[in-house]
Amino acid sequence: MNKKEINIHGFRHILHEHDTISPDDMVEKSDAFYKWLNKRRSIREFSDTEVPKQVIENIIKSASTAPSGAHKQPWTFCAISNKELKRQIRIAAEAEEKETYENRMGERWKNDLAAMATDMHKPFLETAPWIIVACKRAYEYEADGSKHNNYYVNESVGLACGMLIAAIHDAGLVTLTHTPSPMKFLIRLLKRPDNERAFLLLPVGYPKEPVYVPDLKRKELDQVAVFYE
Ligand code: IYR
Repeated sequence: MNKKEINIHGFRHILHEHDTISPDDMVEKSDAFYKWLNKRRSIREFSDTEVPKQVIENIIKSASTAPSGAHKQPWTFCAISNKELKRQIRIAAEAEEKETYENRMGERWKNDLAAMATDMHKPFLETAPWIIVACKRAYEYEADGSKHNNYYVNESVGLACGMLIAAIHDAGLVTLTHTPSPMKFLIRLLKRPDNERAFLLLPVGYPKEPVYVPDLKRKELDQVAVFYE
């Protein structure tokens, strides 16, 4: 019988109970997962219908299962439903976006964005019942006050955000990966410590009904994958 635990370099390792699926079931299951994930769309218009806090807690717990460099879990998810704080975030984000759309974006960028019907106005920051600000923790403070950098911070937080987006989709809710830039105002408004930087801002809620999305096509498999057999 397999041992329930072993010791490696003085660290306890526990037996992992892996769920093995037959190849046939795997083909069916992975195809169903793809079809379900392929239904996800970024949504820019939200309903103000409330979403229970417990759902947001579960979504964040799912995101926080992501792998991370040396298991440092270098993320903090700030979940905001406070109306006044959402208003302040909208005002500050729109001020940055005005500057971005008017002065920071080149013609090519603006042309690329035309299909997305996005502009400097971000009403969803107030309409959506929740805003999640994913923050990355560049370093940690030790008990003695010294600083230690985290590892692969962008990769780790990017992975966690991908899982967050999948969890939002699974809950029957929608989101948008909004990237006001620069995002320093978020750390100030949320009173986050100086080792944190805002990474992504995601409104979460139900879509406005009816809602329309651009008729975009996803790349075909042979455009995104190369097999070496
Ligand atoms: N950060 C801006 C602009 C923007 C940029 C890209 I690239 C997009 O795909 C969408 C928007 C904004 O959030 O409006």
